Amino acid sequence: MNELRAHYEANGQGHVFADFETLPEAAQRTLLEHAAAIDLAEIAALHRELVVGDGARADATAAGLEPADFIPLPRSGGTGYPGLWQEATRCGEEALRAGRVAAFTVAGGQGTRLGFDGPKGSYGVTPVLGKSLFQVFAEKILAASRLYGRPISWYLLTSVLNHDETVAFFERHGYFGLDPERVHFFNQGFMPAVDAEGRILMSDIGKIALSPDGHGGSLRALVRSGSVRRMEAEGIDTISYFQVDNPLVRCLDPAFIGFHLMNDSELSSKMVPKAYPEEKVGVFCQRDGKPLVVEYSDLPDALMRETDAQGQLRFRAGSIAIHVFARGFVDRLGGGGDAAARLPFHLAHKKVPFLDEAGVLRNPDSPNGYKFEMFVFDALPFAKNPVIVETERRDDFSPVKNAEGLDSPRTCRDDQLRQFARWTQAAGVPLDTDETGLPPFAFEVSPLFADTEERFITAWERLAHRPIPTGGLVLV
Ligand code: UD2
Repeated sequence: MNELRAHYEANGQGHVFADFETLPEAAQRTLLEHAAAIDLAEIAALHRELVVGDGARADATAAGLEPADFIPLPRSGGTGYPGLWQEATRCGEEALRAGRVAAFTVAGGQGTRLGFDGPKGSYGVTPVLGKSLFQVFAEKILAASRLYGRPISWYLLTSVLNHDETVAFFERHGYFGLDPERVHFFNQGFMPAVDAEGRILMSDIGKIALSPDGHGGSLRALVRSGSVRRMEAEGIDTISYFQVDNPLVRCLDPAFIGFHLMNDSELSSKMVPKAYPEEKVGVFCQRDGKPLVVEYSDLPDALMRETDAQGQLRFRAGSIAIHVFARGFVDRLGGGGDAAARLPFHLAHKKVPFLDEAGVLRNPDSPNGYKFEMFVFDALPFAKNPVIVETERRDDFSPVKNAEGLDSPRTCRDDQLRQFARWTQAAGVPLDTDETGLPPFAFEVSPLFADTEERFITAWERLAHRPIPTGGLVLV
């Protein structure tokens, strides 16, 4: 303890222990634990590089950037592509049947934009029953387990902010029918917030202002938590990664998994053409022949708006944060086995409630603190044979991020309804929709009834001969 305290004092962070003696024993233990986990040299270096020396970043980002290549959807890819997609689907299905694939959700974020108090995955999103994001994913995973005849394991990244609540939510809901032995939660790392001078901020007496280390931290957390070893023991070599905010995602998409495996890729990613230049998604680019994602906030304005000869956005390949990782790649990168392959930290300037020097808790009304985060897509340049695959936005992406407006519960509900309406129409049921495809009433389809248009048609045809399964299809 004295050594740790001296180390903090020597590094200009002695204030972290200023109230130590007044704390109850449990709080003292937590403070020591958190302080010991923080690498002060790393924090000082990040402050120096990112907070003090921030110039010329956008220019450095733009240098030598070209749009990335990708595998187009069958309809836009010309001859040969429909066959290729079928082959990829078969390959992915085989891997799923062999039990080689795990689902992986990053759910450690704070969800501040939505203004929802609780783990974001517990937020209700479906149009009628208001099923939580976690339930939607659980049912998709359960449906895939039944389809491929194998229980599929689900790994979930949580953080110091929501781990216990997340586990309790699953327990309260009986793991949504999944085998609890196959649902694995593990905590990601954290970083302290600092002020403009690099001093660690305290969120309360004796409490360091901590935040998760970004979804890029999921790679080292997968290794540190023993999850990678467990996957190995379970015979899993392929990890299907998605974010907690997107209920439309195909959690285990056989074609995507197949392209990843057929190319012997270490990291594959899905893309959609951006809906408009300012859309808040990263953009797949390449530099010196290597793909990378440039986050929307880092893409210079001129590139964001540049169009090609056909009038399309030149940098249009939007990243929707759906990836497939090879387990061995996660092990190598997350375990630090490859010293050259380290994910960089990015800076976020945020309002961080803090204890001032007089010991008064302040709620700043403008950004006062700096947080450091790693982004998972920064792994892309380190991956062998990376593959980028186009997907249909309407079948894969409608996130809930903001309380209102774009990417809100409302837009997500409407996108789910449009998908259910399309499936219903494809099954030959007469259903009027408006010009955007929205039906005049709300209904929902459980993933346990069908999770693709094809399977909906089959399940619907069977219904002609059988009663409707309880909870499978809800018409209101
Ligand atoms: C992310 C991508 C953006 C685009 C968009 C699609 C980044 C920086 N940007 O934007 O390019 O693909 O998604 O929807 O990723 N999370 C953790 N731990 C953390 C931080 C985040 O698990 O420490 C999870 C979080 O729970 C969520 C996901 O990562 O599932 C995305 O986080 P976000 O909301 O910060 O990302 P966003 O919307 O800025």
